[in-house]
Amino acid sequence: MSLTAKDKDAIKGFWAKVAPKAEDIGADALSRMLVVYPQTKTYFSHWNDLSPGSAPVRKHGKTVMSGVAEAVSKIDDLTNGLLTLSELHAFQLRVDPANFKILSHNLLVVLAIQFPNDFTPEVHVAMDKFLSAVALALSEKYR
Ligand code: HNI
Repeated sequence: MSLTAKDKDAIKGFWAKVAPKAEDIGADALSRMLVVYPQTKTYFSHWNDLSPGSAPVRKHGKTVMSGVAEAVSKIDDLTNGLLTLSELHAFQLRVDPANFKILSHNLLVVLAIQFPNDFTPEVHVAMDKFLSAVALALSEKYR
């Protein structure tokens, strides 16, 4: 299930379009994840406010999106490109990798809502594959 040259073009093109809205996308995706999959809240219990759109949720949404942007820039070698981030999530944060799929799903939902015209079936499938590859790369250090 590796990314084809066509997938990569679709991902880079779509990303260029959505990148200026990264803060809003990240905030919405994280807000939605915490509401719809409340088990994900355990990792953020040190925040003072986990409600949708709160300051810490917005701030962390931006952080996660910078990680996704980094992944887009390292699309040809995600495993090596995301090794440090994988190490952090595995050993320090101890995030169950099942949650990477949950966040990916929420990102896709928000991208579809915010960019209904650009989120074509072709972009959908390419972004789905890309986020799966990111989740796999982030899981690398758990092995
Ligand atoms: Ni994640 C911190 C990127 C999924 C829980 N996360 C980060 C940081 C980045 C990042 C970047 C900041 C690193 C640093 O400080 O050097 N996280 C990503 C990406 C994904 C992801 C790209 C998936 C696409 N993280 C998740 C998931 C969870 C998660 C699914 C839990 C449900 N991440 C965390 C926590 C922190 C974190 C917890 C630390 C937050 C804090 O308050 O400091």
